[in-house]
Amino acid sequence: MPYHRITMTHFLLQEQRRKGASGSFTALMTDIIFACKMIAHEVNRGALAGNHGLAGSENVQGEDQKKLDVLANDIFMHMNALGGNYAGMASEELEDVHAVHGAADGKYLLLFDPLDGSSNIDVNISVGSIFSILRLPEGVNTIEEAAFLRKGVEQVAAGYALYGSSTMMVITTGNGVNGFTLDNNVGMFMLTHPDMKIPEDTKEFAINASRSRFWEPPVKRYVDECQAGKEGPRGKDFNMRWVASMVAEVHRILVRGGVFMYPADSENMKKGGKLRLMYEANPMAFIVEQAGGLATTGRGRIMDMAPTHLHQRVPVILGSRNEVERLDSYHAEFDGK
Ligand code: P6P
Repeated sequence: MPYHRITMTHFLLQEQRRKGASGSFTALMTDIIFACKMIAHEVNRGALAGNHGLAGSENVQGEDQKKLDVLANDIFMHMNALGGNYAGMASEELEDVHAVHGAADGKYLLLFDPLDGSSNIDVNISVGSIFSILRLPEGVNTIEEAAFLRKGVEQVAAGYALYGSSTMMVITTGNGVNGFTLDNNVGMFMLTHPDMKIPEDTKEFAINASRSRFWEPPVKRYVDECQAGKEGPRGKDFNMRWVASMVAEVHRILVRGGVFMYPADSENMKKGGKLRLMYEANPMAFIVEQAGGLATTGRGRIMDMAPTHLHQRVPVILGSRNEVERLDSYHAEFDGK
């Protein structure tokens, strides 16, 4: 390991000194980092530790929970309660928000999807954890859902862990995006991807094409044009990817560009789409925008959305700026705007 690399903790300390912050970012992130290391260990152990398969329970979304969904949620809840920084937490796996007792000085709220893409666990495809950090609103003394319902623009930090061929964490505190790789020899996340930027153009799109019969016309138009290749209106060939793990898709886009779409369609429109606003779309939108990309519903900026309930769903189009702008323009044209 080149010894000029710096650890994630040192990086955060540097960030704090540079911003003259109160020192909370390092404290806030320390427990999240530890939780992600523990989850990485359990994911990597997989079948050896009996971690594959179903837990025999359902989450608030009515989805069958995998054993690792439950384990990752328990790890996130336990580790992040210990530090006393969070007054409350909210998880994809839990119906209600959780007040952290004894966190007298907890000035922050933590929202997370402890294991996103868990349908991939048993087939050994990358999964991840996604988290979003909000300030506890002034004057709020009781931890109820309303305290969490803040716009994405109010996030103080966001990030994800990707349990892939290597374990990585990617974070933003509103000052760009930086990526860290877990060095298992020393058990530390090391800065390996400083100042990540999403290329403005791409030749790669990601969408679950099995849903094409449900798509709205602007989405169908965009995908058809990509598939028409260089003979078509785009004048270039495109490639398609679909991992069914948002963390893996977003990470690929951060590294080499691309556009990710999980639009609302005729089948999921009543639910508002598939992906959840508070702990999937908002944190990923914060990261993507901080890396120079865009994140919209096709009809507005994701981070400007005023949440109405904790587990609400939202259409998601994010990635390379010029592609998201094109999709937004197709939606505006379709809507007659
Ligand atoms: P589908 C995983 O369940 C997830 O929330 C995202 O990580 C992923 O992008 C999407 O849903 C996959 O959805 O419909 O392809 O299974």
